[in-house]
Amino acid sequence: MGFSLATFSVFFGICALVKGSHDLLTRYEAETGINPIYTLFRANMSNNYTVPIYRINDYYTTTLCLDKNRNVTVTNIGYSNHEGSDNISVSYDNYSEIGYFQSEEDYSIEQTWSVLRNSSQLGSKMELRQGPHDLKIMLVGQHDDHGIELDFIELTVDDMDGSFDAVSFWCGSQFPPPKGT
Ligand SMILES: [Ca+2]
Ligand SMILES: [Ca+2]
Repeated sequence: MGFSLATFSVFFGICALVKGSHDLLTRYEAETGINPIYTLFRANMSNNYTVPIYRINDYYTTTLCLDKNRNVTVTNIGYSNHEGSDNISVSYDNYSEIGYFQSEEDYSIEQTWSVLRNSSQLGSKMELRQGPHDLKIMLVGQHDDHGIELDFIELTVDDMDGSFDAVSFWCGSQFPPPKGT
């Protein structure tokens, strides 16, 4: 009986470990820290603002400041689109492509640029080393002359000891790209 109880306890403990709060979903509003002249008010979108990335090869960058090595997954990118679909590449530090998605077509007239779409997960879980890393979201192909509006970014970050701090983790964003790049 004691053995069964111990076995049960161990089993339960493992379940708790697997299911526990070690993977933490953290959302960052794309408009955070961006000069307001480059953001747009959209009443139906998250936090009421988006960052439009309309032109081919334009990109948005947010910097992640890792307090230590952590596993990070790009779980979702929230955006809106208008008319034809676009191709968006997502990468780390200018060289390592995480994944790629196509924006969904949206020809609705009543809610132009205000229907939330989700990229869903891009790539797989990757270990990022301690220090700063740039997450770059770039318009690489488009159907028409307007790309997407970026609403938010959601990452899943491992947090084995409860030390994750979202404020210091999301440590800055930039749009438009600096001149000369
Ligand atoms: Ca578009
Ligand atoms: Ca937003």
